Amino acid sequence: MGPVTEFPLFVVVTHALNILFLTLLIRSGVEVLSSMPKLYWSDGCPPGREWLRLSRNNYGATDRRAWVSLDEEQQWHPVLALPGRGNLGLGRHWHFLTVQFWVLTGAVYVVMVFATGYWHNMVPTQWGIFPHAVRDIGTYLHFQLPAQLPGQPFDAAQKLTYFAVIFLLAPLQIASGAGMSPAVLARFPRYGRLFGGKQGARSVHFLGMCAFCAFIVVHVFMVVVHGVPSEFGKIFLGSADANPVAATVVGSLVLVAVVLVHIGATVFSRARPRQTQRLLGVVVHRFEYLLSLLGRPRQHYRRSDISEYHRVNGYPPTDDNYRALAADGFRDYRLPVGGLVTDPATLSLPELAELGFTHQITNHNCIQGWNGIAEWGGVPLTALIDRVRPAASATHMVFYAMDDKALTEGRGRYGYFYEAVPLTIARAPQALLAMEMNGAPLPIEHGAPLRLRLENQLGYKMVKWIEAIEFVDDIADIGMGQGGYREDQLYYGNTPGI
Ligand SMILES: Nc1nc2c(c(=O)[nH]1)N[C@H]1C(S)=C(S)[C@@H](COP(=O)(O)O)O[C@H]1N2
Ligand SMILES: [Mo]
Repeated sequence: MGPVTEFPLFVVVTHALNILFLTLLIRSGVEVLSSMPKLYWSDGCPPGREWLRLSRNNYGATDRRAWVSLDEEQQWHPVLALPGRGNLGLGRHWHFLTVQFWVLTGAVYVVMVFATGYWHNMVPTQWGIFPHAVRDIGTYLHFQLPAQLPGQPFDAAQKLTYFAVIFLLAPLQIASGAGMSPAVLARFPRYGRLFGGKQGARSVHFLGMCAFCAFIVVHVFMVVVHGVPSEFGKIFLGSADANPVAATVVGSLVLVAVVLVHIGATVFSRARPRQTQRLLGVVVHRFEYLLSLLGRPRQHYRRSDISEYHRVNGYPPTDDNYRALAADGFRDYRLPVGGLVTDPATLSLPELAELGFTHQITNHNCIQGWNGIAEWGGVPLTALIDRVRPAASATHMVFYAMDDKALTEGRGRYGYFYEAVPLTIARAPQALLAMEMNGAPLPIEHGAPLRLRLENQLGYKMVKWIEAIEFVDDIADIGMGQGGYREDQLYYGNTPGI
């Protein structure tokens, strides 16, 4: 039997799509990484114990100047990162848009591979392929091309590599990606342990991306070595016997199209961030909301799991009112709860506590990538909701905070922090108004006197220094209408389940 030189149409199409999706995933993933380019193997992320740090800035647990995790964000170049220069919110939008199409493409590919019998070319069935592949690599290193396996389109080294990339590396990326989702971790805390916790999953996900990059470099190099016209003929036209000029032209056009999509995505995202957030949000929001609904929290960590170190994000309020409140232990603090409710109330901390007081040891996931496990004590949100009895028309709870970002964060941002939470998520288990952290009154930097805990969401939804709560039927006219301060100012999604 002569060498096989034909590729079926489904391979041609899924391969071309994969070039686009994988490169988009890598660039948007790099953007996400840039928001905290430090990798750890253990939950809690104690400063200084990262195994990899891709930035010069190196805050310590005992730094004399206060710092928050937003200060750790890096600005990476748009060629490297999509969309580049500290655009975590939109980087995530691209990542979670693309991943859905990438997984779909992969699913179609796998179904077709097994339905058509093509799997014989991809799945090794004999141990002998390992020494064979090693010999093939030796042949390559002597600048010669090894023979294809009889009746198959690949040599042994290629077959093993493609198998590993498609059937091991890709699933590992999906599994480790899910291992970082607050909704997945909330619903299946033990799943996270497969990777050694959130930080293990994050590190594995990063190393998986490195493996993909290494594969792409070698793969492209090999295409050049084997000869571009014949390789392009196979993979873009389905046959090595295709006209070499046509093959080169078609292949190049596909690659140019991929580059143009990247440039378009980058330029559009940078020029029209709000529109990008809205457009991609149509798909991404549904995905994140669904994850949030499915990820019903049931976390019960042990005391011994509590992180020795817990990062802070967001500088506390600086105004005199807050200082005066803090000065006498928040005795004069009152929480107004109103809007579309039957029984509006203004409650002191002891009155709140009377609604019921519970403790939970849970995992906090910041959008930037760090996490920390702590014990929170406070009032279940459902108890407060039942106390004020929302009108049937109420859809969201808006949590207003006391920190004015113009004073505490700068960088051209302004306005008081707030976040809107759909009632469906506010009613989820373990949603809590916390007054205590690790057995002590809530520290100022962690949100004293009252902060929100939504254990299947990312950290930015968990408003600290709560000033008031309002029930509303529409979030369009609150802030800039995106569902929260971070959504408004940094283009984050508004129900972050991943
Ligand atoms: N009022 C207010 N709440 C806030 C923030 C903020 O800046 N202001 N930052 C959020 C973010 S991004 C995170 S990750 C968590 C951090 O909680 P921690 O500081 O207790 O770790 O608080 C959230 N709540
Ligand atoms: Mo965060």
